[in-house]
Amino acid sequence: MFAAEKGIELDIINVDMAKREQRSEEFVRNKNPSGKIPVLELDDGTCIAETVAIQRYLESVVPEPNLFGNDPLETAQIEMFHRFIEIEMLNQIGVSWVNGPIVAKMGLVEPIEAAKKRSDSFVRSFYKRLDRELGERSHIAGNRFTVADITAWISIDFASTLVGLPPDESLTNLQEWRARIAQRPTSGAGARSFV
Ligand SMILES: N[C@@H](CCC(=O)N[C@@H](CS)C(=O)NCC(=O)O)C(=O)O
Repeated sequence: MFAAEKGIELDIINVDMAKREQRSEEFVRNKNPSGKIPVLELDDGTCIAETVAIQRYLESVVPEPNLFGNDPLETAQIEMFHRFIEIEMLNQIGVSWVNGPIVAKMGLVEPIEAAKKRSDSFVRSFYKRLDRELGERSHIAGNRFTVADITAWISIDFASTLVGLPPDESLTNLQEWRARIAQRPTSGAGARSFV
């Protein structure tokens, strides 16, 4: 979605997680020592892992439209809201996912029910907080679309479709923000479009 917003076309190479290709010796040695995707591989073979590192690289190469901030204060504020989303919401959605029924079915890890219960509750409270905040501004990090909206949109989409954690309909500010982002031509360009 970030690349699409910038009009950058990337060649997509699927890595089969069910076959644990991202954990193969070759992948870990040459592409990402953390054994995770996504990885951006440049034409000279240099690999960049971590979504935000990839996004920052793309922002430097194609500065417009600006998604990380135009001046020191705006950049810091976007970073702050983006980190709230990543650390306090996305990471908790990840805990619910890892301890949920789909991953259990894959037999990859032993699910911990109490961990899922707690992370579900963190995610639901975070949705309420977002709903309150979106009553005061139009977007996640201010009054314009930024990288923080992309991460929030992709995270909530994943939580809604695969983790059983859709935001409640009563959270009208959050639902209106979702409807606004859904109208963007790039809103379907997230991870699921590659499946
Ligand atoms: N902090 C990393 C997280 C990457 C991540 O967790 N990727 C997942 C898929 S979305 C993965 O590769 N999981 C497979 C594994 O851990 O073996 C980022 O932002 O890129």
